[in-house]
Amino acid sequence: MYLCEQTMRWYGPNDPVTLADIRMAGATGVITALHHIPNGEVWSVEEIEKRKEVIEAAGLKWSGVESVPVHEHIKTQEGNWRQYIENYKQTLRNLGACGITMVTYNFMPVLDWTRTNLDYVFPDGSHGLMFEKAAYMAFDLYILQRAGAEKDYTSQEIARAKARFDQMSAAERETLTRTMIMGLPGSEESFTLEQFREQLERYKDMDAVRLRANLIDFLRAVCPVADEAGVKMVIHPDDPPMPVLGLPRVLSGAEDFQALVDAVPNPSNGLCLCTGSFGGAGKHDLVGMMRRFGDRINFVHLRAVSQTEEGDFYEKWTFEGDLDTYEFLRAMLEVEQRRSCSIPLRPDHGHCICDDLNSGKRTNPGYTCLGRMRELAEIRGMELAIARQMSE
Ligand code: DNO
Repeated sequence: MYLCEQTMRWYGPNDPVTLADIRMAGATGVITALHHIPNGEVWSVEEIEKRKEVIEAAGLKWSGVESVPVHEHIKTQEGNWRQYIENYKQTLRNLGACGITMVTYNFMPVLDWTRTNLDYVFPDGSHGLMFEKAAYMAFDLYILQRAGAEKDYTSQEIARAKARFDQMSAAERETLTRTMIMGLPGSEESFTLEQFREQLERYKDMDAVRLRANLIDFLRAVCPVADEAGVKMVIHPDDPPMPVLGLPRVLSGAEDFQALVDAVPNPSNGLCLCTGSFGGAGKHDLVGMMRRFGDRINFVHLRAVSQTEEGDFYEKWTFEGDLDTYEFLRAMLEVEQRRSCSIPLRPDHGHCICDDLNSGKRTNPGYTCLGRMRELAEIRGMELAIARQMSE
């Protein structure tokens, strides 16, 4: 029976959650990146090997990279973008040569993932992440003061945003700004308001059609190299899957991924099925996506969110959100049996619970030790039960 490869994300030697923690939490693999290498530069074999040794010395496997970031200039096809693509190819060859066979990336302009609150207190007392539409609009209209932003909202929404803005203290506005643009973990980049406006400016003439064409150019260049190097490229969906601050989006639903496969059918062109990202906006048949794209899903982020009618979403516990986690895991196990392989899976974000809350450790938002351990334990328990059912 092929089971999921249970992994946890590790932010490298500076992560307060250590490799020893990850091993005791029940993961067999880690997902990590060489965060110290600037975006666009080649990851050398030496650097990759060094990191691999540290991971293996802790009794774990380096199950995949998240992320090899795609330089902004590749997304806009400006400046040295051709050189950055060459560098990306070399990084893929080097990773393949070191036996690291899965690479996650995203093609979200400027910002990686977006939330408005990183410290929301849930009814059970745990702290977690959420996205509040009114706060987001208040940021866009009255803090960032993005040119033309009013066009993206109805008059009721603008009134809601204004009321929300008026009600915030200076400190709350400051925290919201930091949360929106100072870079969440994994995004590698953070901005001041002024720098952020300049970044947005670079995309002012770019729509989703153009951004997708640039993504396809990127994939046409790197996928043949990935095929040869034995590396699977998996794109991470837009999080949340809707336009953010006027920026175009390319991977907000199943048809977006289909379009990539149609344009670039190479076997290495794959998907990181992040249930939480898709869960943030709109309706997505995640179990159906697992079945439909099973051959190209080479990484799974498991997280359940729940949406509200106001356009907010909360990161819930894996078994308490909108996702039918049982059906999803069952479909995943079926794909793994059909393909005769184990697919890496990680509990995506966890709440702050118990000693996460008072150990004084400053973990990356969403990347707690105990909260993710609870997720991993629940997921693994259910997976083992499903596997047993399937084999009986
Ligand atoms: C958030 C993560 C993202 C993800 C990147 C992949 O927790 O899921 O930062 O790593 O978008 O490129």
